Amino acid sequence: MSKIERAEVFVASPGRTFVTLRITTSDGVTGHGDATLNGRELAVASYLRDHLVPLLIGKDPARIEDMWQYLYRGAYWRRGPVTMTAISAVDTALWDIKGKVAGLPVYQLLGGRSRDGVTVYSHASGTDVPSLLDDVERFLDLGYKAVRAQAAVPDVGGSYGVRKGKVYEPAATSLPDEQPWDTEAYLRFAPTYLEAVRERFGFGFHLLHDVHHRLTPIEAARFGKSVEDSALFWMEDPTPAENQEAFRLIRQHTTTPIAVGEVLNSIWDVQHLITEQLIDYVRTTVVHAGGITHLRRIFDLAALYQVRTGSHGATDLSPVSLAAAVHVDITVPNFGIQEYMGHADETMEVFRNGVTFADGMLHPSEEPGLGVAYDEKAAERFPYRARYLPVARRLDGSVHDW
Ligand code: GCO
Ligand code: MG
Repeated sequence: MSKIERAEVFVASPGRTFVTLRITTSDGVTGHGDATLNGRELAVASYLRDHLVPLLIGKDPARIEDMWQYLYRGAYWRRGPVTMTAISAVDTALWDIKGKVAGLPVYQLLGGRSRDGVTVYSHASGTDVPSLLDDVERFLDLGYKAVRAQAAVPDVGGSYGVRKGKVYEPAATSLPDEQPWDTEAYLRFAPTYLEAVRERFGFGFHLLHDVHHRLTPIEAARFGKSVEDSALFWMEDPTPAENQEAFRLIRQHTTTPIAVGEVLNSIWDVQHLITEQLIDYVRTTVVHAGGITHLRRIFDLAALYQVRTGSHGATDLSPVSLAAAVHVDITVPNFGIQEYMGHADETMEVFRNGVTFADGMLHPSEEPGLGVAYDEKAAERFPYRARYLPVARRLDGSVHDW
């Protein structure tokens, strides 16, 4: 029997910080898993190095489900982003190994293709409406069939999702950047730029918008109602999801579809949202929701309630996560859309990409496993740098959801 011989944790900052797990078997087969939790990276690295790696050595790498149960139930302490990200990394690496041993790309092990490619959306943004419109045009010209639109709220309104450099990167400072937020200014402004996008480019593509947890349920209801004529594909994270029942109130007022899930980690965190049909898209990911094994369980539950998938795919999810997402997306019957922002050039010096982009879609690698390689020598050129996500404050100085 093949055994897990080694498990190494790499922490490097090529463009931004990534934590990567590599598992090596006694037959010399390697598998990679992403363990990146933006702004809290070292906690997951320690969870893996200090608590999980010793449990992996000598175990059978083929028993993926059993390993998941062992790490989840065996911890006694359940759920939470640090635990679930660490379990995800192990699970993803074991699927990578299983694919390599079988000589098949992971999507074949998951049941094969349900579609020709994985439709993705990218991020258009602007410091004002004209620059946002130029950016939307750029993505449509690149062949995207779905675009997310975000613009800076004028004056001191603050904003989420406005790109400064080539790649959008909110975790950019060594201590959290404190940013202003004015809900009323946002509620007045955001519907106008979404309307401007539709006026200029029409309705022949999907238009998305991320509220980023910033509204109360009744404010979100008002927002959803006010953008109905712009026919959004979804409004994302309209209100924080700790209280799943809050979404019922939004639902009572608007038909704008709702997407939730990037900060949620388990099937139990989305159970009520799904079974009560309070959302339309579940955005949980391979890296933060327990790996391929658990994500499929979430997506299968969602399928029973006509909730479709829309996995998170920001730059802080490594190319290993993106590749794993695409292997899952191409197989599940209830796929909706996949987020795709692309990574910085430095990131791609360390990870060999596992996916290809063509005609607004991503395609998985046909190589055995996930099709991503990690170059640890290249990673040494990018030592770890602490970076934090910003914190939002209302105009009276009180902390708001960022
Ligand atoms: C998205 C997200 C991200 C997050 C980031 C936090 O929809 O892509 O909201 O931009 O803010 O992943 O680490
Ligand atoms: Mg989001």
